[in-house]
Amino acid sequence: MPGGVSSPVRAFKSVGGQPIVFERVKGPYAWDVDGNRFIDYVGSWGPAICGHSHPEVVAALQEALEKGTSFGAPCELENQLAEMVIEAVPSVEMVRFVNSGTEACMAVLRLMRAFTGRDKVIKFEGCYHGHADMFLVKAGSGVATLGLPDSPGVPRSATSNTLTAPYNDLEAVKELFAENPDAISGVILEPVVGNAGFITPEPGFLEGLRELTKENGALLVFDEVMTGFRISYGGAQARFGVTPDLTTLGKVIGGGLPVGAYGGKAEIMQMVAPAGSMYQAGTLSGNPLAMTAGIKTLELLKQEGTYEKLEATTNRLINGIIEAAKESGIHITGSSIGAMFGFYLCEGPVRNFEEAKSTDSDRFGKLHRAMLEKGIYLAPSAFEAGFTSLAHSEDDIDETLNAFRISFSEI
Ligand code: HOZ
Repeated sequence: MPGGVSSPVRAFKSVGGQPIVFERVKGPYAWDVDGNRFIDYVGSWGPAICGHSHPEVVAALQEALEKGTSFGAPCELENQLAEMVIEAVPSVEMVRFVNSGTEACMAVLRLMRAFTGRDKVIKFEGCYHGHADMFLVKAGSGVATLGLPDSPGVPRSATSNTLTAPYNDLEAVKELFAENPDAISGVILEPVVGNAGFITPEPGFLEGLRELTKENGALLVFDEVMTGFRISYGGAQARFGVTPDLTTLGKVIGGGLPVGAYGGKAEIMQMVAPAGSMYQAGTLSGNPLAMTAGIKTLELLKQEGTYEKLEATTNRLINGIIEAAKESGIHITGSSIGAMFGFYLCEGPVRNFEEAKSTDSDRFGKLHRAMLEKGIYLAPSAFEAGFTSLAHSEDDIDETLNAFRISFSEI
């Protein structure tokens, strides 16, 4: 396997050393093949919001397994999950299930173009929307971590319609619209960036994009693959009160099984085949096992107090990390929302990818290794968000903060 991994960010290229080979995961923990236990803040890159292998998710899957692994035909479960997503996510009136976030973003871009009859799209530097050709422009974590400018093999023609602007910069977006009249199908963004570290939208940014897209006859698309059901039950759009036209989802809605989805206003989604003429398909889409894990996960998340607990855990963690760094005379800038957090080893503020790059990556590599030695598994990149879960206990946070305290003093 290239680099020994099935996806580049799993390798330890930017932090040094070799990727850890895991044997099993449970709750907030992951065990490697040598039997070492780690408190896990990667959470399979987002899906494990209830903790790994939640007993109720596992039981539901065991039952579903008996009924078959794939139908390749409509099933009741996809209707059930669709209803739950529609009820929760403000922009979603209709939804199509796919198998990954990358697939969802590829499809949503085709839909943006089909609906508006325009080819160009605006994305933000440092935002990652999967690895499809047209999105591999200033694409954040994976590419930044490997030091690749973009990717060879992506033809110039594939990205010639992809315009980029710095995140949190409304003026730059205004200029792009002015320079490309009636040519831009829409603006796509991670409403809270999780693929360039963790960057939050400044007050007015999301609202400004909503207005600008409307004024210019373009669509606003939130890529909530990471933030969906994690920043709040209704995602970042519910949390910030800004409703896009279309939304992509993944990770949490599959409860740890491969899934993605895109959805939005009915008048736009009606264009998707077979209701409409925009073609998009998938053999395993709406897979009964993925739907089962997704339904059970959303049921667990819907219970009272869930997001308050996630928010409190994550807040305590990030404040503790900042405090621990201070004790060793290291200034870091960090924040959290819902069950997502991140920090940069720099003075800050960090409002966009350019500012994120002033983080001390070498020092992060040292920190990463020091934490691993103490049984804490952080994402192996200075440009990834961290994820907490309902399974992370007060004791786990205490143990983690203690490890941070010692590790900061070591680096
Ligand atoms: N968006 C995640 C990392 N930036 C996905 C994990 C992966 O690419 O393997």
